[in-house]
Amino acid sequence: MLTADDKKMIQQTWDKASGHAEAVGEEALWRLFITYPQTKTYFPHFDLTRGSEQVRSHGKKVANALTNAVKNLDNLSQALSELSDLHAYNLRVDPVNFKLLSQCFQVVLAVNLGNDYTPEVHAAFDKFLSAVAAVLAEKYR
Ligand code: ZNH
Repeated sequence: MLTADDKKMIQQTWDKASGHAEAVGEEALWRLFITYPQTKTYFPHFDLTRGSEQVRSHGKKVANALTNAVKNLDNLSQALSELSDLHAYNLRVDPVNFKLLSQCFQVVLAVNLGNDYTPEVHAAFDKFLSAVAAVLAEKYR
């Protein structure tokens, strides 16, 4: 479902952003916790103040996972298999939250890319983040 054009836009866009993986991930999480405060309940063991070491480190992990996904657009299920197990069996994050985080990543990209964040890039990223979320949720039962 990702077209060749989608893939190119996703790779080009994420190339620009992933040079600042930690900042991008941290900003997305900061937005997540403020915009959708219910998501904070998954992180009772974290210091959730802006820029905390834990949020930065977690933001970096999430962004690096997206970098790995971007490198494996043709076999996301395989590339994200371990993360899929982790979210389904251990973390048990309600899958609605994946959409909320995706939303926050979109805003971070929009704010940071300005005019480069065209509707086409937005659409391609929407498909990509939905595909990632679908993989992370595929083992829930
Ligand atoms: Zn998650 C973890 C990714 C979403 C919650 N994650 C995690 C990690 C990663 C991720 C990489 C790490 C792992 C290890 O360490 O090994 N996520 C991810 C992605 C996504 C996500 C890519 C999408 C896009 N998550 C999510 C959400 C939520 C979550 C939405 C909620 C809200 N995670 C989580 C938790 C954890 C994780 C809780 C754990 C943390 C700690 O450290 O403790």
